[in-house]
Amino acid sequence: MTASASVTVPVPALPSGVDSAWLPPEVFRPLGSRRTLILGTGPLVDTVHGEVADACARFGGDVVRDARAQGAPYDLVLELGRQSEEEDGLGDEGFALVRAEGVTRVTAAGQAGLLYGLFHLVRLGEAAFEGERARETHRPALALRMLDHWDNVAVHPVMGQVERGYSGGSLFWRDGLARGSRDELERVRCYGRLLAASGINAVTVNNVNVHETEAHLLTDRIGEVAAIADALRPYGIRTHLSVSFAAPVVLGGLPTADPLDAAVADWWAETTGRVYAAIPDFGGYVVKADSEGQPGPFTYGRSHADGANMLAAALAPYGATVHWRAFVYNHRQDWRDRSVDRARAAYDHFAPLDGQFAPNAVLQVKHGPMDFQTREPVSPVIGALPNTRLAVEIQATQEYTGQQKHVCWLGPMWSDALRFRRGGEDGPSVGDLVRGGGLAAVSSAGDDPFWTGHPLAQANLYAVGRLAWQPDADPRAILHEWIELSFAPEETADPARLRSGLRAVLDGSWRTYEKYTAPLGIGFMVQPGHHYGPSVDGYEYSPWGTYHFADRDGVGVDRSQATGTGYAGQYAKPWAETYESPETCPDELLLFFHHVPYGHVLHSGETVIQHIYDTHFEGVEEVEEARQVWAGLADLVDAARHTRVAERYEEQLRSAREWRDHINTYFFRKSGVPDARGRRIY
Ligand code: GCV
Repeated sequence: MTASASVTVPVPALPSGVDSAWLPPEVFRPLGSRRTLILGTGPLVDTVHGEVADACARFGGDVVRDARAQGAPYDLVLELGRQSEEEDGLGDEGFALVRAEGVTRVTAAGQAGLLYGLFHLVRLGEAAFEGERARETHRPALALRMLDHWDNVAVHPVMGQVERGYSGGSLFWRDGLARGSRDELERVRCYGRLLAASGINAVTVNNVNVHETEAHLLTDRIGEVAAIADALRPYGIRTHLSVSFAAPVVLGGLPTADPLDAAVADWWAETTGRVYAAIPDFGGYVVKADSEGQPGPFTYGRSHADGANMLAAALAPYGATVHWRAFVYNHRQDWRDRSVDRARAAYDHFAPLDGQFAPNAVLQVKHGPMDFQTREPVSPVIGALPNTRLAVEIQATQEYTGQQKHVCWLGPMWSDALRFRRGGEDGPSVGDLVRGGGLAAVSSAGDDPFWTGHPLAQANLYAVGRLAWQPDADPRAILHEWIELSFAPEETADPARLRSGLRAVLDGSWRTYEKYTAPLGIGFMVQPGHHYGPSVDGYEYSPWGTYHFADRDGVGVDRSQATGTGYAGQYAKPWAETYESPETCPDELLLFFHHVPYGHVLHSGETVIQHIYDTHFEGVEEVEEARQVWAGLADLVDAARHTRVAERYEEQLRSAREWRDHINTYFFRKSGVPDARGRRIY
């Protein structure tokens, strides 16, 4: 390998025993066995150079980084610099790709674009170097593509190091301190590399529930955040921080955090200035306010627009944004009070504020109105605030979808949400509506050797970046990419069997999970607190607003306008009408929108009660089959990965049976209706 004298950012070394996820060395073979010319300068070009040089060192290729060498015969040219007027539209992160006369050429106007172009070539593999390829351009649909870590600095007595984390400890924090050893920071760099290869460009490094220790990251502990930012920066990832709305009181010693108080605004402006002195490319703040006990503007009789705008003003001089979460509801409601409906809360709070938010305030809305359930309608907030920048929030960490013990490929669920068109066929999709604010996902990664606890859960993490890049992408294509990148099937003895086996266990796994858990969109029915495993009435008489109202005659929440909470009316036509009646409501959301008798006949032709029984038996059978398929891949998957997944299947099967028996028994006892197929119910 020949390298020029330019700076090279070395590829981070995977700490020993850590899984390579979707970047095993083999996937760089096509790139690493060629002659490459890199043109351009800058820190991310140095990263690109490091990647190509590393691949060449492994696979015998050759990389040159010198404009004088331009005439030589190269297989690949990676060039920073605008090639045509047309490329103006590609922004900093877009790139163009063409192949002619035996040369593959990637050009980008911005350094990040060159990096994304490089990872695009990795995805293409050999195909990037075959035949001719007409010029194509790529750019991300969403400018902000963020992973939110619900990581605590100090281990929280109830929530642990990572709230809703199922992948070991935090990648960033350990026992009250930022991880600072060389190996630990190298792992953070590896994480940044994986994320960049999936399209992510922003990371929030701490939990939205900002406890006392974590509040200090904003001020006296900003140096620790800066060290993480340094590790992520070479892969084009900007660092964001969750902050406490009460920071002026807690950290600044002020008597108030009132957003309209001049001293409070000054405190935020000065504090933000110090943040930028430490991290010049700092991304901005994320705020959970007046939600589940977090402080917020309601304490001072102010609106959420007042609160968000004050922080937006502090960030504006730096061109940064505040991401203000719309997850605001009454978590202390009286379960007897049928006039309160948690699903309505975000719309009721925020729709009236449309047009009042500053241009650099982004309202971050969970994709469903409740809380990342296996099945929810799309939040009616998205589309209801045409004059507000919106981001959509999804949950890669599988809090309610099997906690990374169960296989649950969420690409199809997220894709359905992103493609949902609130105003019907002709209206914009969710993906269109969040162009101004982006996509944020709660991260599922931790210091587990497989990053995500369950090795197959890596597919969800990968899909976050790819869907944020292109919200209308086909999730099947994303899964295909992930399989090719992570398992390099062509390098195994039986690529076709490996591919079809992986697809068999992943493709339908979300629907399988849905089958054996809470039925027909009703949600929850989980064990309170940790949210793993079934407890049908676990939240039924609680203050959390998550009820199913099952009695001897029927089940479900009446959210119609005619007789229920009126939630269906928060949608525009046609959905307000579709959801209003049990006759038109899609089966999978029936119990979310309606309370119906057990004998109600679904569009599928089955009664509700028989559907519950059938799906719960089927779901368990599907897990049994998937476990067998996985067992049959032992010769094609590396032993550590195979063993980890096999172990998790044992637990998934145990848990699926438990779900089946709880749910079927509960509804059999409530309804007294026997299973038409005479299967065993307890
Ligand atoms: C970080 C749910 C989770 C909480 C989480 C909250 C949120 O309620 O159970 O752990 O808190 O959502 O999104 O803020």
